[in-house]
Amino acid sequence: MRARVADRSSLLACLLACQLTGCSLVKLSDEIVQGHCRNDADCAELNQQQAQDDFDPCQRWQCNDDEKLCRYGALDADGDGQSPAAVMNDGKSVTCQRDPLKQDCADDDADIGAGLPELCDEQDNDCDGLADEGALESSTTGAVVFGKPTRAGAGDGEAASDAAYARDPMSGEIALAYGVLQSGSTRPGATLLDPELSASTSTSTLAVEHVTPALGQHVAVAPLPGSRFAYALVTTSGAPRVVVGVWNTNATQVLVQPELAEQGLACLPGEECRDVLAPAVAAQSRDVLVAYLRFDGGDPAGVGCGQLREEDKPADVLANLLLQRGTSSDERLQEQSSSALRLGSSSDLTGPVLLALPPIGAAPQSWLVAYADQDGGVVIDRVQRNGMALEVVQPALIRLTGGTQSSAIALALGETGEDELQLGIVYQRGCGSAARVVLALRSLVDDGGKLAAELVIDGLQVGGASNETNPALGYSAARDTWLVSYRDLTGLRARVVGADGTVHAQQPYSLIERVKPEDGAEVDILPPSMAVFDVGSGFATVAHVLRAANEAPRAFETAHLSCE
Ligand SMILES: [Ca+2]
Ligand SMILES: [Ca+2]
Ligand SMILES: [Ca+2]
Repeated sequence: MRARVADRSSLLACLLACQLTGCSLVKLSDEIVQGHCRNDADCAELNQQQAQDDFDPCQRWQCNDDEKLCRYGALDADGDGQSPAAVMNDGKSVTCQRDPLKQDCADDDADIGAGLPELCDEQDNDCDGLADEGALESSTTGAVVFGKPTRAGAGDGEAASDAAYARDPMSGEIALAYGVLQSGSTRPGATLLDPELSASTSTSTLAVEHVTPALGQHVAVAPLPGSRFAYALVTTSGAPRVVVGVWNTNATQVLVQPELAEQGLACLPGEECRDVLAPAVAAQSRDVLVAYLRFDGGDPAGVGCGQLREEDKPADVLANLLLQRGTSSDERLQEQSSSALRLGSSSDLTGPVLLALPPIGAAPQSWLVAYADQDGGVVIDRVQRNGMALEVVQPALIRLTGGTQSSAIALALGETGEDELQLGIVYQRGCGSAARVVLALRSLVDDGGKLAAELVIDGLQVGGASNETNPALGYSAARDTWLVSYRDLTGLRARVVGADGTVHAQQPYSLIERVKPEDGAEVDILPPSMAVFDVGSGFATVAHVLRAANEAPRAFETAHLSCE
């Protein structure tokens, strides 16, 4: 035994000398020529010996893959040429690499090390704290809704007017609701897209009633329990009104109470509904909330971005509370009050947006209603049911001011803690070429039964180009990141932002190019018609796309951003 230790000791001395002189090595056993190695395990004996002699926790005998020789040098278990920042030795942390640009944040993975190329693998390859920044792969899938190409103006074809999207939390299926332009009339339509948004699907036109074509932004959809969706639309045949029904996806139809179809939702007491537009719908339990605008300043289609603020003719933001009732064969939504609740004035006609909030700590379930106020800022009220009525429990829970017109707001929920929930708010700030897409993040926490909205980040410009409009927002739990998709003059773009507001990568991703590289054909993405969903290890943005000039809008396309 002693002889063997002495043997090893001399070997070690020889090997140390070999490191310096590059001499040849001697045979240690029948299997392994000492110094020759297949992997680091073959150098273990040298490390054991080293530990008895002159031990440095930051140095190691390691197998050099190219030479197949044990080499003594800086700790680098994965052989990528970099050492960890520190190692533990006898319960103490010992610094091995002080230069952060050379620290290996995962010394057991050769694909991870400071400055290594970022790969699309859900890992942080370059050790900057962000996974896959700039490395996600973009691909597009056609999710075409209409079968036959038609030409606008021909008058006998079908096309989609507006669009709304919602995901069924149980099945994962994504509902796409739209208006159908057909022979000069508009009819509501809907279809279900598969959860991964990867395949084309069939269409079904819903039998509610005919409505004449008018504005965009006329449909809204939200999941209800049990393969059902709440469906809201504005009909302008006769007096404009908001009609709400239950879409049973097994029956592919919307059930509306006749009186509700005829009269629409009640507006303010003693007042006509006048021009209602831009409905939003959200549901939780059996409660369904519908918010919309009432505008009497003339033709809303002729009102440009920012004009309402300048001309001081704001629209009313109204909300009605309904209850889902009945059996599966006779489902209906019943109004809970004979009038709407007026939440405020909007300087923007892209409409209010709703978000159903689960209970947070002692704060009961509620909704957030967001809209652009008279000053052009974003206001988010918190409302909840109080008996049969709707009540604003926290007016202006969040207020974002930018000194210019805000519009096209989208809300989404992010990371959920026990008593905490992250809220993402994305919107268009400014108009025309000055329009920028801006992201704000808040942490919603229980504050004695109410909610406090703690600042995470404000006013983050996600794009950096110009003419950025119509943002959509989604959150990936797997990646703990947000995706903001938006339109600009080049097409559909997207930006990944961490939960702490860190922007990933220098440049936005391009999801759909406005000019198709293969044939030079121009496409356009129609507002307001985009949504972002988390799918698999990434995101999918679905958008209503006009494929070519002179063609009726009839295609919904999906762009994926992931590693698959
Ligand atoms: Ca390493
Ligand atoms: Ca990284
Ligand atoms: Ca990576």
